[in-house]
Amino acid sequence: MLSDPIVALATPAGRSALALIRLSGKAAFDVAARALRPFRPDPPRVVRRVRLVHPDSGELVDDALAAAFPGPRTYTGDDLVEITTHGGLLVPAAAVAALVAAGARPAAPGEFTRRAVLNGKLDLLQAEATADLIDAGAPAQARRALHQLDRGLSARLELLRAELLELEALIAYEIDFPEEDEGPVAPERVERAWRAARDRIAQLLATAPEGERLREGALVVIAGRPNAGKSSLFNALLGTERAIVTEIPGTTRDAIEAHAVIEGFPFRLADTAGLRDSGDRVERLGIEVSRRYLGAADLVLYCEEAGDESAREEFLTRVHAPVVVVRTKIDLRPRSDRPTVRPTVAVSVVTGDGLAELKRRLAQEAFGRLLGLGDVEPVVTRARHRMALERALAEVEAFHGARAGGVEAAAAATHLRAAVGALDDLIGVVTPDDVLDRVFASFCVGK
Ligand SMILES: Nc1nc2c(ncn2[C@@H]2O[C@H](COP(=O)(O)OP(=O)(O)OP(=O)(O)O)[C@@H](O)[C@H]2O)c(=O)[nH]1
Ligand SMILES: [Mg+2]
Repeated sequence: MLSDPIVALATPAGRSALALIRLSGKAAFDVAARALRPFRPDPPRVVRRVRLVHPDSGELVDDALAAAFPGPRTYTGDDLVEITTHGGLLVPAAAVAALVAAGARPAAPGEFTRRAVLNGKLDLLQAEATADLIDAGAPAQARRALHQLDRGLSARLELLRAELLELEALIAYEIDFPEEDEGPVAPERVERAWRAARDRIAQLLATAPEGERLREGALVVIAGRPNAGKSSLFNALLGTERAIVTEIPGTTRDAIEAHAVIEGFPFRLADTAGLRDSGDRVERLGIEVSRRYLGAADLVLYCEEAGDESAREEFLTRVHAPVVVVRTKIDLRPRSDRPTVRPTVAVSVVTGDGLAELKRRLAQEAFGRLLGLGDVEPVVTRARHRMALERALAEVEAFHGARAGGVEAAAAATHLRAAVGALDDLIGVVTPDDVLDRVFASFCVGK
């Protein structure tokens, strides 16, 4: 049912001072009236002290606070009740159980937000941003999610949508009077409007690789010859002794992956087995894993010690991802011996030299475009967004091709309609259930 009363704990279960329970739906106030003593929805949005009781036994569950929010001015758009109980393992669960006994249904993951979308309180992009904000582990992710929650991307897409409709209006005369040679609108004007819309789509699409990377974290693979100092660098970037370091070449066998926030951006760092021809079976398997990681890398840090540069050229020819060459252990070298040419970064994990510069380089290489755009320009952050924009771009290009090929205006305009349709799907104007299912699959209960 679209608006049957649902209830869920909005805060995580476990030991805490307080817990927040949300109850929403058309009959939410009736449910609340059965379990809260007293429950008064008027005046609305006022927090009151209540006794939360089990509706069947009348047994006291908690001394709580409750506020009633009448729809449609609520998160979901329906009537909503927020109940603050004591935290911990027992009380919040018993409170939810009491509300279920009073007639509510336990909410599915993301169901509150899903209702907000269906009731027009949020568009699909904002709903996705809500999940991203909750999941954000790096400041850049949180800022991006907030911008999208504030309709940054939605507003840009609406502008684009309006531009496409205007373009359609420009050729409307030709559609109405196909016999006339020359319409009242100069072809250059149509061309200009078309180009502006196309460029805008292309600009947004160009943000997709880094935008998607921002959600998932950039995979940085640390590679190089055995003993080059890879695991030491991995630990230094993480700030913990995660990987084993010894002076024995071939120490790292399996790849080790860890999340790290560097310069405010999310990274997945992978330390790998040193690359060499080895007779050891386990080491050979490890080197195979290294190669697979290199194949998937967004960025590679190639570690080498001074005097051991022989393997670099061959390595560089085999790797497709961008590579930053890192000269390691520079504390062991006199200053004059240190590299001065970029793109080499020289580091020492003993003195900490070069680590700050390396971190800046990582952010620049993996998220340079986003850094350049700042926080105000919209960015595309999901495959769903990219695919819709690719469809819109293809249709806009097809429109241009059709006109150049002398196709009549009405037929060419169908491509503009299709492009607008792709944008509507993206914002979530009319969204089929299976798309909603996919968007909300990763939500937590209570959101
Ligand atoms: N002085 C100095 N020694 C370092 C530095 N970085 C690493 N080392 C030493 O170099 C040796 C090898 O370091 P690891 O980090 O294990 O090297 P690795 O590349 O992971 O080696 P494998 O896992 O065997 O491929 C260890 O004895 C480290 O202590 C550094 O910046 N300065
Ligand atoms: Mg190692």
